[in-house]
Amino acid sequence: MKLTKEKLQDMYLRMRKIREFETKAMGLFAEGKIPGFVHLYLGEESAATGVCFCLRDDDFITSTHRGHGHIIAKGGDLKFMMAELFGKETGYCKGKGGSMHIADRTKGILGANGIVGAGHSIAAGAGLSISCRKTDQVCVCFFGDGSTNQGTFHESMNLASIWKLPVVFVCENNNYGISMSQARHQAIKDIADRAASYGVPGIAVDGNDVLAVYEAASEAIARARKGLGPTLIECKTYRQRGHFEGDAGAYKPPEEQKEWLEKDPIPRFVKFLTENGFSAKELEAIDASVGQEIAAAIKFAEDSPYPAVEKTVEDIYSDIIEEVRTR
Ligand SMILES: Cc1ncc(C[n+]2csc(CCOP(=O)(O)OP(=O)(O)O)c2C)c(N)n1
Ligand SMILES: [Mg+2]
Repeated sequence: MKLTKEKLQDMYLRMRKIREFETKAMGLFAEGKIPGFVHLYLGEESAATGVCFCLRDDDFITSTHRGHGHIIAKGGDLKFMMAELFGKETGYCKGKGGSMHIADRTKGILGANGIVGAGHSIAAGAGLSISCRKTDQVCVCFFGDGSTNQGTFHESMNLASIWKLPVVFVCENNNYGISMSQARHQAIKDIADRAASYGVPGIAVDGNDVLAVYEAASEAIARARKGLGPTLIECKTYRQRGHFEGDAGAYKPPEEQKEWLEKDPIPRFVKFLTENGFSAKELEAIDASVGQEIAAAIKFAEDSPYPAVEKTVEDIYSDIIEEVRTR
């Protein structure tokens, strides 16, 4: 599938933004500036980018505890994200949610989620809503290998299949659920095989190759838009950090880490771009613009105030409950 130079440039920009945001978040966490848990997406940038590249603003995504990459790839605002990580009032959740609760309805981002497996059911719900409203929107559900052992995965796949819901299930198989390797948590190798139980297409792709992910996602998303139902895409990838910042990841064998570092999605894509008409200077200019954008986001977060103590109990009901309560 041939992409124009502008498209390739945009793809690289999104991957770089994720890499830089996460690298800076790692340092800021170590400095003690980010409270709570932070699960970084370093090493998995091509999965979110390749998939979200096929989506429109009015399409939906559901995300996970490791959600920064999905949110950035879908167009989330870096300033509001960084402020939320810092726990500041200007953040996406007014500083009260943190890394695992970022959502942006204007961009169809239905939310990161600290509950493993919750996104599957939310995505099926979004798919049902699209189907009832008869639009050609799509919902992409991002989730990890570990979550495919949750009942919600199977229930949602079944429902999406039987009702032909426009949901694309994207499993980011990074080989671990916390410290538990895939070989220890399930008896299969390809999670894509599970699609067969629900009569839907299942495809395993090299998740560290953004173009391979893009190709698989374009097909699955086009299929969902046409009303032909869900697809399960398994992106084989690897998280370069521990499960969360603070976890040294001692359970990951050194040879395995080395092997996957050699498959780092960013240098691989840089190699492709330089072999396909991009100069080092062009790529450096993109890197510099990303650096500036992230620096501005950090400054915005640092300069913003913490929420006032008396605001602690505001915004804790959903709009609907609040509406019913005040009726
Ligand atoms: C319902 C539920 N069970 C357990 C946990 C604890 N937990 C947090 S992340 C995680 C592992 C998730 O692994 P995976 O789905 O592969 O995602 P990854 O962290 O690899 O991206 C677990 C068990 C949780 N947050 N929610
Ligand atoms: Mg995992």
